[in-house]
Amino acid sequence: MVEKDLLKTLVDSIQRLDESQVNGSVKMAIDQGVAITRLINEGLTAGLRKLGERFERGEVFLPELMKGAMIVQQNMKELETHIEKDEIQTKGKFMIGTVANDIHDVGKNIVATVFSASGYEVTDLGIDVSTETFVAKVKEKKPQILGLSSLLTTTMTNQRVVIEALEAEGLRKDLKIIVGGAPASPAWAEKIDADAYAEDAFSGLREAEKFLG
Ligand code: B12
Repeated sequence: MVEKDLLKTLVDSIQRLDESQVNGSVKMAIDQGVAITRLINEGLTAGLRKLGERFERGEVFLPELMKGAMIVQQNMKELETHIEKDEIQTKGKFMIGTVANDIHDVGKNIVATVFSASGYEVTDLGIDVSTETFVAKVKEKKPQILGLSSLLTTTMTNQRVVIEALEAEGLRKDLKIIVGGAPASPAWAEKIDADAYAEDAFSGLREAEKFLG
């Protein structure tokens, strides 16, 4: 199957929640040498976003959306073993978490996977991470880069709260902060004094690489 059709089949089978076809399409894409970036962005992520749009229109319901997210997550785990591991020992320390009151983690997990596969030492703090935990963990692990994920307009303000708390503790000097998630934008990053905004995992990686030279 040509690459474009394969990605379309993948997006469609996520809509049907056809787990075995999703798994089969991902395997076929890997075998055919489809770039992992395309498979993640134009396949798995696009499929889940489309399911989300149908959820917004009331065409699918919450349990279906959750099943779709679960199928995508499982396939991300599978993909992890195929992402070319970077030979360099460690490029730096990257920490990531989803901010308080927010439980979305599909995107965050993709970012963590991509950074880990690219040679970063990754600490994933999980979901619904309190500001106090972010501050304590930054103190403890001293990452060079911190990623803050938020998918809700009601929780994106917690990205600002975390940044302010880190500043108040004097922890900003050697730390670059990247914000991401659906409601974030370059303007938002600037407004809350983050160092960068990234629209997906791979642009996050490019931003990190700029910081670390
Ligand atoms: C799947 C999903 C869920 C799943 C989450 C499952 C899980 N384990 O994560 C479930 C069903 C549980 C869920 C729950 C809810 N959801 Co929801 N959800 C979605 C949906 C459809 C897709 C999100 C997703 O996984 N996308 C796929 C991933 C791969 O993309 P991504 O998250 O954007 O991440 C990529 C980039 O953004 C970026 N990125 C993200 N974070 C970071 C961080 C860094 C550092 C970097 C570099 C990059 C980066 O890189 C990622 C990978 O490329 C979105 C719709 C949307 N358009 O986003 C709604 C959406 C986010 N949810 C929404 C809502 C309202 C909710 C609920 C409140 C619903 C409810 N009424 O109960 C709850 C919230 C509960 C809570 N307290 O958090 C709204 C938010 C609206 C708003 N304006 O705030 C959305 C936009 C849907 C909508 N329009 O109604 N949701």
